[in-house]
Amino acid sequence: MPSDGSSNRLANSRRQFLRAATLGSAATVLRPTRLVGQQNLGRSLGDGVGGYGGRSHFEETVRRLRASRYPQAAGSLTPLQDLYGTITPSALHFERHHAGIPDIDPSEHRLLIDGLVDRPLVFTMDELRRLPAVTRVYFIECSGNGRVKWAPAEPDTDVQAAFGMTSCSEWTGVPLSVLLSAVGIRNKAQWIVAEGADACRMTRSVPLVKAQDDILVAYGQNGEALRPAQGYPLRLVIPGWEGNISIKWLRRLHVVDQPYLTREETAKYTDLMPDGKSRQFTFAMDAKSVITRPSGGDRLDGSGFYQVSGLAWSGRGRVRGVEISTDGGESWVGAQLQQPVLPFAHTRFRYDWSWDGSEKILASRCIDEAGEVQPTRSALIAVRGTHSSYHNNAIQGWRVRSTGRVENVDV
Ligand SMILES: Nc1nc2c(c(=O)[nH]1)N[C@H]1C(S)=C(S)[C@@H](COP(=O)(O)O)O[C@H]1N2
Ligand SMILES: [Mo]
Repeated sequence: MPSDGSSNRLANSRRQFLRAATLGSAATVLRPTRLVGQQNLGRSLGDGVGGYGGRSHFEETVRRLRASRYPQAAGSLTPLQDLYGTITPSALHFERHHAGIPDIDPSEHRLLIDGLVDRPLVFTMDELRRLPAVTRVYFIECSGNGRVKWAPAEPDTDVQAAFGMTSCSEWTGVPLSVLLSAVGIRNKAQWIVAEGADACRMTRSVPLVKAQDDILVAYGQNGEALRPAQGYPLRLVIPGWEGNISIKWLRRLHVVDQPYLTREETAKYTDLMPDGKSRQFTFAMDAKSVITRPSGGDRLDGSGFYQVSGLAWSGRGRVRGVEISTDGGESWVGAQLQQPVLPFAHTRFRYDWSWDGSEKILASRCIDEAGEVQPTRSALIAVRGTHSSYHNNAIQGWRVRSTGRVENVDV
């Protein structure tokens, strides 16, 4: 340890911090170290200002992974294991496009609202930005997220591969209800058919009750314009519902009296049940959670203190609680929830854990404000069978081997 005054002060404040925090065995992980790097920093003047920020080059391994081998029907996955808080950086928001990302000039983009309305209207982006806006934090999760859990766990699957199709942003836009009152909804109207401007013209029927409630017509994401992959310049954000219905590159809202039974609500995004019938319009995402740290592929560096951390969310509102098991689901204890807990948003949970070095199975389960409890995989399959592709919210387990290696496991 260098002997100048500043490092003594640092050592003192570190001791005070440890006393104040009463982390018990946490103290044992904080080995006294030299202030490495100080000599490298030197005292030379650093780089100057930049027009648009980039991250540290030391962080470049944190990246989305491709989820599809078809370039135009691509998806990419959020590296949940590398995130700290609840907001997903825009550059790491997962992507799912069925026909690639269109390059849309916002000055030429229009939103048409027509059908069972008194006054069909066309909005430019400038006109939309003049209207009353709101900012809300919402997750978007593909209903296929966690689909690997329909099959028995493979040890090497990591959290990004298994759960990386959920992300959470702060969205800004016009409440759809504002636009609907501008056009005037006719009596017979029950649904709105939303259409994207991409090559596949992604189209979904949206119930009018939800449209009049909390749907956003969003142009802002995390303080700036939407990223092209997220629907620039305009998208629907439909809180809590399966990602597919949040139509990106939004160009038309057609107000109608019944759902249009598009490809996305018949051939796709329905859930085949054991009796051979399919569930349709399974909009809300179920209560879900996953431990992101430690998680599959990690290697723990010896026994001692580790704070377990992860994300929980529900399409039915707020997360009421998250419970943690270290014995594969035999016993459960409550985790701390990072405040504020927002409805339809990722919620960060944390749990202080002392690992004794023996084999353990970590798991988390979410309880939401509707009272839904995240089920085990076997309980889910008992009801749903294994013919579904979507809406799997089974509890995720991570086996911590005595070597410290962390593996995917069913609980
Ligand atoms: N126009 C359009 N909207 C779309 C899609 C698309 O391919 N085209 N993909 C949908 C699907 S399947 C999902 S899961 C979400 C993904 O949103 P994201 O790419 O912003 O994460 O967008 C939905 N909206
Ligand atoms: Mo999706």
